[in-house]
Amino acid sequence: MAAVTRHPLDPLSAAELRTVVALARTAWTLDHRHLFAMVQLEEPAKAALAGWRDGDPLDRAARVTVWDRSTATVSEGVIGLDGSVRRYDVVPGALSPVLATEGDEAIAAVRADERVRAALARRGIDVADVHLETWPFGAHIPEAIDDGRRLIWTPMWHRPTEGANVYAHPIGGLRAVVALDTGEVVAVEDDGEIPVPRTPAPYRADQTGADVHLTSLDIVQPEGPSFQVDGWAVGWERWALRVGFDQREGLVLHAVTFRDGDEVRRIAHRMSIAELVIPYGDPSEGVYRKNAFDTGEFGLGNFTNSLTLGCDCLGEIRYLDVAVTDGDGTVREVGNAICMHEEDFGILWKHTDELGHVEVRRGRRFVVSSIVTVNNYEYGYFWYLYQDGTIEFEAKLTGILLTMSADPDGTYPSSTEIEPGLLAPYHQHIFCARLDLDVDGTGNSVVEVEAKAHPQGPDNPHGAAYVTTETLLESEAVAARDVDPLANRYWKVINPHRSNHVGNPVGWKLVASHPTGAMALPESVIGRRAAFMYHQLWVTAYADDERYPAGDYPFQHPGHAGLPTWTKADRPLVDTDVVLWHSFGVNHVPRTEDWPVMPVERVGFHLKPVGFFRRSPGIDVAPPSAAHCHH
Ligand SMILES: [Cu+2]
Repeated sequence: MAAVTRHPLDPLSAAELRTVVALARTAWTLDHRHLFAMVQLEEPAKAALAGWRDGDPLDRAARVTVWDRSTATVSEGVIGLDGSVRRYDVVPGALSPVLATEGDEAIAAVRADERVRAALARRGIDVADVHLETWPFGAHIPEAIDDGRRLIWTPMWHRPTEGANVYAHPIGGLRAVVALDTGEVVAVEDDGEIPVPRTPAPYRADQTGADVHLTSLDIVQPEGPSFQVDGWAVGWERWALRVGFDQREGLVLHAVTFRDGDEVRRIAHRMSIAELVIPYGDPSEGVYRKNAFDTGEFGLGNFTNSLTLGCDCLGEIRYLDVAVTDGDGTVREVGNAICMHEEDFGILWKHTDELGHVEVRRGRRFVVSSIVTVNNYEYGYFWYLYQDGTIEFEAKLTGILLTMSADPDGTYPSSTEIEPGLLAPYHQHIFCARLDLDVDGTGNSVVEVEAKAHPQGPDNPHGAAYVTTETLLESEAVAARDVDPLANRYWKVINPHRSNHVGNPVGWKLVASHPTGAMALPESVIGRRAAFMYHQLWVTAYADDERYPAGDYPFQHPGHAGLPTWTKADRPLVDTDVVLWHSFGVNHVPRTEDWPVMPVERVGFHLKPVGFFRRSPGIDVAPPSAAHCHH
């Protein structure tokens, strides 16, 4: 359902977006040369938000990123829904993300290009049967065509029959490069013919005859779900939060709290996946430059799926609708974009005592999720809240492997052969979560905790003793940290102003469940551009305008924007408002079992209370009713 706007953090509605587009066109005299690169809610400054109370007047405003194709300049403006222009400035050196409308134009230009048609004809392929994608240059642009323009290149796949899985049939050795702002095909790269792999890879039910069945399993909640939705505000169990949505980041969580007895305790101000980069590790022509920022170069929220009841989510579902603005100012609504539901999660806890008395609790989790489709790939963003106080983020990676064809004379140590002559290059999916935690307030510090054994001696007389050490991360320069699982290393956000019942500061820890070491060399184009991926943790002092770990404009950026630049300031992090940035993901060495559609791969992290609650919040969970639990 489409919620009525009532809170400063409610996502911009379709009606508001249309108003913004109209106001911006007038205020900034925009015409056909200008594209709406991004229209985002101008979230109120954190300080202003703290003073806002339900019923206060709303001051709604949008941050509008305008790309002027005629001058190749980005301007950023903030305009109020009341028509007030708050600012409008050129952003020097910035290049616009790639807009869907531009991708469509580029593909049309390539299809119409005589050189491309001739190259395809030499391969016996009609251009009408070709699938093209637009990819940014995630590596050096060939000097002959690099004059600072925005360029896109187009790998191609053959569609031998309607409904065929095109990724089974990459057209090797042929690519076109298009200047995004003029639609000019500036290069057609033809390395010569490589046989197109011919083994089909059907996956549609009517093509595979899928016939493995189980008995039906229905999730029924006759009394309805146990969560409440009021606009974008959601309450479940003792949790409360505000769901948000952004054209760039997609799903966002705001104002996450947990009711501890009579006290509503703050945990997180805002949490999102602020960047997602996919570096490819095969040096072959046609692959090495496939290093894309799905969030920063495209706007992940643009690709949000409209979800289907009973398939994407199961049970008593509540949906939220969202809206995004396309490059030409068209506002596109996505119904059923965000799904909320509950899942049984096995036992929460259990004990059988020495008298034979059994206490057991079933666990339930609340899920808020959305799914995007970016060309061949799907990403599901799933946030879970648990009854023991745990918060979990899980990305579900599925969709179809990116493919290339093997030159019979070539060797491919950085790809997996999936079918004869069909290669799936090694690659990584590296996410960066931006976690603005506020543990019982904004005055927080961060400590690194490790387990450590002393050498045999007075501190460790029997040889099996170990202790934990806590190191305060005092400033940004020392707070760029890496995982060390053998030392049981984790990071804890503490509130030095508040002690628990045994005198220790209350805290919340980040559990890095899926770290991945970045493979691209730090001085490579993608290494410089995505420098955040070289540490699993960064901590910054909160700043309203520090939102994206690779900077605001990663497209064709020379590099080191975002975290590496901000943290050079080495701001103090003690007893201040801190933001954690967590890089994680998967090193995807494709398997034949990832074909033809990859079964969901799950990567993510947990946030867990540490000394925050006096005891397990799960103890307060009532036993299942007798009707559900019998011998
Ligand atoms: Cu992958």
